[in-house]
Amino acid sequence: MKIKSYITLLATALFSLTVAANDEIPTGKLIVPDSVGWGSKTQVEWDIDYPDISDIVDIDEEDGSIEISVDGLRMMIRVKAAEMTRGDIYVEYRVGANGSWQRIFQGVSSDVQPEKVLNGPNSTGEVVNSNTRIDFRIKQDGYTGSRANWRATNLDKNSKYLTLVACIDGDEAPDVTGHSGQGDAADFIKKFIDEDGNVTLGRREVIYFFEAYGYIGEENNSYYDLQDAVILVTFE
Ligand SMILES: [Ca+2]
Repeated sequence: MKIKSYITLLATALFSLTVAANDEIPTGKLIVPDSVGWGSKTQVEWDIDYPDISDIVDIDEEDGSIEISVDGLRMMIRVKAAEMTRGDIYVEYRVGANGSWQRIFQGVSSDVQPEKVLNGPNSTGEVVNSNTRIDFRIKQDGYTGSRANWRATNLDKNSKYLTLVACIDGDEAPDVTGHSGQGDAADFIKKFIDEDGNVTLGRREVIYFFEAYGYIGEENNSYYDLQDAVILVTFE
């Protein structure tokens, strides 16, 4: 009897338990019967919504910058591709609108370690809090002059160097066909694009496709392939 009473009490306590609706934690219900008969099996149901990317960050539609919406998010940055016909690609990011830029990658395609987290102590990412802006920028040193200028999320919205696309799960993917035999990166990127041409990511991820050489207005040129640097940002 004691055990039965305990089970009934527990079941009642958990019935329609609703988790507090903070943005950064799962919300929903754990549904159990009012009472459980002695010797019968308990039917427990879950109806839990895990917050996705739009609940925890805002991504600027024009420049791709990120504004963190909740406290205590762990941000992990990976470079998934860096593909230029010549020269190194540089990848940097910063935390805060006036933060200092941190270089997390300099090299060519063969230097990419796609699974390695590149930011934070011991490559474990870092914690970011609400009302914090995150920016990314890339450049290449294989060409001189303005072709080698930074392509960045903190540029003026009319800048011809704003040559990037930020996508979340389900977005229509940009055309990332590689230029001049840069097929490896394109193949790698294909992992993030489904057969309908939509981006496939985790629900708390953002992927950036950067073009390092072309300008805005040159999107129809073959070199404008948006795969010169591909950056994946994961939040936990
Ligand atoms: Ca290119």
